Amino acid sequence: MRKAEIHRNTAETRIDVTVNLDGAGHYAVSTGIGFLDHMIEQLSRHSLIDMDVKTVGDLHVDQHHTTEDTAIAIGEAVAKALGDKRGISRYGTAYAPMDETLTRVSLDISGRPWLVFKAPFTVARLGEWDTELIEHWFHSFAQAAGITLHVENLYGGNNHHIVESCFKGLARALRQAVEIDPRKADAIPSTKGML
Ligand SMILES: [Mn+2]
Repeated sequence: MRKAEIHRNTAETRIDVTVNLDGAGHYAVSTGIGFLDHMIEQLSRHSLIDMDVKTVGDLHVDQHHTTEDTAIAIGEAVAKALGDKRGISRYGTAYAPMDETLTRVSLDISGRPWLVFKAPFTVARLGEWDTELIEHWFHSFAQAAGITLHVENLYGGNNHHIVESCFKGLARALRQAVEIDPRKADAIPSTKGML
């Protein structure tokens, strides 16, 4: 089983994350930000990566540290669980429709973190979550996980649908990319021999 734990303690946040890449999408998520919990639950459910995420952050300041550090810890846990990335499919692409909204997510578990994020939000908050932190969540996750990540909302109207389709698209693309390819299960998927 490809599992990892990350414990991250700073003056701003205390975080415990456990992931199991070969899970069934079981989760227990508590960050103190309800909408962020809802999104991480979608990420787990649709990637089939089991995730326990517990963050106690300085929400009396604002939601920035809690959002950023939770993304970093989940990204670090995924990277640690992938190890030398032997046998993985490496690439994943998913279209995530949600009613009137459609988002495409394409990613490469490359070891070269990058984010392209194109999604228009027209409201300042979803639940209590500041929408300006959504792109920052994806950026922090991509950096920590070492993933080249492209997220593009193709069209949509409802802001809840747009952000949820971004997370569900990430989940489905990640599910493909972390999957062991049975035709090459013992090889690192790069002509360089490492990722
Ligand atoms: Mn929802």
